Amino acid sequence: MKFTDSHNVVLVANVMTLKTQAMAMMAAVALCAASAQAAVSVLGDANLDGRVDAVDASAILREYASLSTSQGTTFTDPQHKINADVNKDKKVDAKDASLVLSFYAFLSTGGSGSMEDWLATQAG
Ligand SMILES: [Ca+2]
Ligand SMILES: [Ca+2]
Repeated sequence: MKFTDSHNVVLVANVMTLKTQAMAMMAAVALCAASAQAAVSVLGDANLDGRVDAVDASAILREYASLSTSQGTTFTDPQHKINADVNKDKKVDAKDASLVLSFYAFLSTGGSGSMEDWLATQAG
């Protein structure tokens, strides 16, 4: 089969369409990645799933236990520690886990808002 010029034009047009679609998909993926990135900075959310709950308290205790026994960090991303150090004393320990559990209890009983807001009501 011999391609004519008009076939070539159609082929080029198809390739262009595919390229455009691929670029649109890549843009969408980048957008998803950007929004996921924005969602990870949540105080108390040690496992970066966007929520503050008992799983985070557990992750904080696991980290604390691992550090206490010189087994090194269990965190794989700097953001884990930023979120886990709830009282911002540069340590991830049982105090942070306790705060996370208290905040989770607050949320579970109808409370709302961020952990920062809740912490502000706890001080003093
Ligand atoms: Ca979480
Ligand atoms: Ca801390």
